[in-house]
Amino acid sequence: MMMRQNQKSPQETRSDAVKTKAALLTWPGPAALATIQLVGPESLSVLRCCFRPQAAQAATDLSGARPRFGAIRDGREILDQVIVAADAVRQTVEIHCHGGPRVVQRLLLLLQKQGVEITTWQQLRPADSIAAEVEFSLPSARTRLGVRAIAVQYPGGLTACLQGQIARLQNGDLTPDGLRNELRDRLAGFALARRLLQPASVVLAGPANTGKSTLANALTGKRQSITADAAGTTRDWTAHLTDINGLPVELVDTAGRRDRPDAIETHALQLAETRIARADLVVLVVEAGPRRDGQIEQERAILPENKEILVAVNKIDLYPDQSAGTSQTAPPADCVYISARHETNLDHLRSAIAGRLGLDRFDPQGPLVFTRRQYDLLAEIVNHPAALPDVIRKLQQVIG
Ligand SMILES: Nc1nc2c(ncn2[C@@H]2O[C@H](COP(=O)(O)OP(=O)(O)OP(=O)(O)O)[C@@H](O)[C@H]2O)c(=O)[nH]1
Ligand SMILES: [Mg+2]
Repeated sequence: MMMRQNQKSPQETRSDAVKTKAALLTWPGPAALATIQLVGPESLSVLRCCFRPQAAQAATDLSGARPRFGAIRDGREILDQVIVAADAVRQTVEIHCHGGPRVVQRLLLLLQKQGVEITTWQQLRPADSIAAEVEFSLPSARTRLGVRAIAVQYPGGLTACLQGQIARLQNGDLTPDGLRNELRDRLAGFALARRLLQPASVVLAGPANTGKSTLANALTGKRQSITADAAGTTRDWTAHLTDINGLPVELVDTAGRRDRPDAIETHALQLAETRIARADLVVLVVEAGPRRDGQIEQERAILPENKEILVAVNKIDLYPDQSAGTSQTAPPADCVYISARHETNLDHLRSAIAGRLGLDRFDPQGPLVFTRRQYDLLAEIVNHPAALPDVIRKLQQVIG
């Protein structure tokens, strides 16, 4: 039977109501313990259906703050011995169970049978406030700087900044035009905030034997890439997550280019090109000495146009006068002179990489727009001038 337009199926009607959801909060692999959280109006009644407190604990009122020990049952079958904690006000239940994947899976299936929607921890609660976004973003921060920069955004940082702007708008100390200018500066920081949470791809490229793999090992502090005097040592590219002055970076070591590559090297170079195409920054590693300028020119001609490139002139231990600028040919500007083997000037190189990725314009204690939701709402204020009450409402919506 055809349904009339506007008439909703029972399923659609149910989906309009606030659903009770459950998610595994802990690592999905084998572990000693696991935690499942239920959120929503039915969470306590679902718990009452499947949880039996241990006999000595006669009380069946599960809504008190006290954790309870007992068993989760599916009918007569005991699935696991667990500790539960329920919060009636926040409509949440936490089930601390044993951490075997099979145990967790059976508990989740039981909850699903009770009508609970199983989801991921990120989707358990709406990320519609800065406070929730801090909570959701912190696990993605891979460096100390990332954790510090995100953690300060609530109740300080961006939250305090927007609250201040609302107050200044209300008492006439800030005009809507002034606000838009301030927000433009905030929006400009979004790219760096993403870099704190999603590693940038930095590719080491250049002619064969210039020291790319030695440099990769020096920057990551690990002997992960094979290095050798023979040109054409690296074939498959390798990628390693590392921390460059607080930025998480995926450092990619690629095959070097030489004049007459064999078939395997040709393939390796094609693979390198795919990584270069996706790179946020290419560190072009060339050798100090008479071939320096020719190598730079030749490689720049091959690298994709508009690609962010930083030149690292390596092996300055062999040509110390070049980096001092006393050689006959003037050193090209914007190069960093290093010795990967002796770890000379690697701090300069790290600063230059971090700078090219935007870190030099960054105050880790300052307000930071760090989610797409915040960015879109604030961009709307900047791009679509509106009446003052609407602007204030939108700022409040960002804070959540
Ligand atoms: N003197 C000196 N030698 C270096 C330096 N860096 C690397 N080398 C040497 O240069 C040679 C080549 O180094 P690799 O790191 O394998 O060079 P690569 O660019 O990865 O080479 P391919 O993988 O073949 O492209 C090795 O013998 C290294 O020990 C340096 O700073 N100074
Ligand atoms: Mg190599």
